[in-house]
Amino acid sequence: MKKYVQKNVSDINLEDFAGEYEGRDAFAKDLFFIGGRKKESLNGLWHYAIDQYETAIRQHWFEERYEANGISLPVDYSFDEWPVMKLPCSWNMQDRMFFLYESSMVFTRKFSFKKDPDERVFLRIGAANYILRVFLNKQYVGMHRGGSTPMVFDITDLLEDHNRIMLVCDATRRPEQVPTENTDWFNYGGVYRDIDIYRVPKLFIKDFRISLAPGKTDRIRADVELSEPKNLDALLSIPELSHEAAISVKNGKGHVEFRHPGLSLWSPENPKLYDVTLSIPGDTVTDRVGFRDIRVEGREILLNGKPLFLRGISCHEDSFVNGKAVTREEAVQAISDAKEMGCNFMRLAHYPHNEQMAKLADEMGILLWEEIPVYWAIRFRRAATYKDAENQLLELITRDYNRASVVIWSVGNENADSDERLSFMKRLADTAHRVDKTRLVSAACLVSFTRNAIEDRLAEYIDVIGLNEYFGWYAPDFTKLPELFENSNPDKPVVISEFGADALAGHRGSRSDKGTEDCQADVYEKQIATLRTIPYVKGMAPWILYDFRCPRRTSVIQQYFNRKGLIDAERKYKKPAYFLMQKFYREKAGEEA
Ligand code: GCB
Repeated sequence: MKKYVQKNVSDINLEDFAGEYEGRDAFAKDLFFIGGRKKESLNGLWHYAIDQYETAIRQHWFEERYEANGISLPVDYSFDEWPVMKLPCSWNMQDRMFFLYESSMVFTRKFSFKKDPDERVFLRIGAANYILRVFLNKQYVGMHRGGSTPMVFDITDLLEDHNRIMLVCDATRRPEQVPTENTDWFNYGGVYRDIDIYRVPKLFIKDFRISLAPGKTDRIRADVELSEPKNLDALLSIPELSHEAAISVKNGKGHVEFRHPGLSLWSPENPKLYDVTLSIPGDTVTDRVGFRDIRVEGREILLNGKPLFLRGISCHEDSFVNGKAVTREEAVQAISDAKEMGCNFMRLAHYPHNEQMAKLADEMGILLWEEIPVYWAIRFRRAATYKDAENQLLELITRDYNRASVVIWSVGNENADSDERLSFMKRLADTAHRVDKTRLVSAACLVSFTRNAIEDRLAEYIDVIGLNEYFGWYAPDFTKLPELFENSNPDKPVVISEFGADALAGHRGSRSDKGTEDCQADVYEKQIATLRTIPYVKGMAPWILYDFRCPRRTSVIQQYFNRKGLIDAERKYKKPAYFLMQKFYREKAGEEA
């Protein structure tokens, strides 16, 4: 990082004012395992100011230069007199004035802390959209890019008894980011997931991954990584199985594999979780994990060796009341609404949702597709954009590796099949395969309209072909859907990752009248009738569970919402198409039982 220049009036002529903050990014490699660790929450009231011109970082407000040589200086902020906002939140939902605000906001608060010289201390923030810069006690700590994944900063050496922390959150859409500036969802700004401080011993368990050994249904594998390259014995214990295993850690890394024939495997019908504990001298972490095997054989998806049909629904992280800061109750409701519809699967589109979602899915028994926002027209040629996308993927995998419910990593959605896109997304798929051998990799691909067939070149590099198709809606000629399948002969399973149609809740009309419940139901009836007959279609996740905010949608029916929900945005009213899916999924589940 460049040395700070002395700021007074010089900042007004500085073109690259953001450049000096580069080079101190929090990446996936900085994350550490948090299961069972004690934390001190910094959630709550923070002082804030809208910072439309990014003056906080131009002028180095964090330095708090109130005086020089005993003479007071003029400043453009007054941290402790600013109004307060309760974090985490999406700022758009806090005040009408912030609703469409998409630039920077500054947050600050004070907190006291009792330091222990034997500990290391980390600040962990669940997510902030999109760039977050962190300052503590007049120092720049670091920054994070990516609007939906967690970040960690080591603040051990900066902490004092009394502290001032400042966060500058920049929600600007930019073409080179992931996602790019144009998406079909609302760009909520803010620090919208938990802000926590973790204390760990000097030598601590940095990573702990546990699952069935890849390709096995009766063997457990656990991997451990320490914060330093030490040699020692770690102890894994699963009390319910009366199992204890020593893991010999060499140079900070170790793993163990053992057979356990009596294991009750996790599935949506049997969401069995086991408490697990991993200890090293001075440090212990815990988790509650399920064990399941997911794989593809030919055109089948097998869960614990049995053919699986993914009775799914797509879902955004978007609450009518709270924006992206969905509450636990709202997450439970989303899974419950999906399960009531007969689902065993949810596609969490189009970016990583809150980590509580996968924990709840583990407990409540629903399979998940998790995705990174490589959405539409990404800058596929730009190396830094790839690095950002890959980092988001690795942050997501690191965060949710132990979640049995997560069975698919999706590396993107509806990207035009160019050479640059192929190489970008193939690298992402390879990365996911390399770091995680316990899951499938997919992407939501587009229909090739030149041949009306499934022929995305990326299909070769993924395990399950996700296909978004809007026959009956964007592609009005429904006869083309059966034709698409006649023209295709994929060598792996296909999941219809989207189909759907807009309907304003309660709006009735004829079947051909776009925007009515009747038209939506008509599309669903036809889709179901076709899709259920295609042997290699092994699942579907229609678009979408709830109506969601969408600035691109301005018609009288839409009113800045995407109305393809099977339930309205307030999550109260179920449209007729919901019940069509319910009927189909219940029949499907019955056939399999
Ligand atoms: C799609 C996109 C999704 C949109 C949806 C729509 O194909 O993947 O993000 O919201 O279509 O409603 O057009």
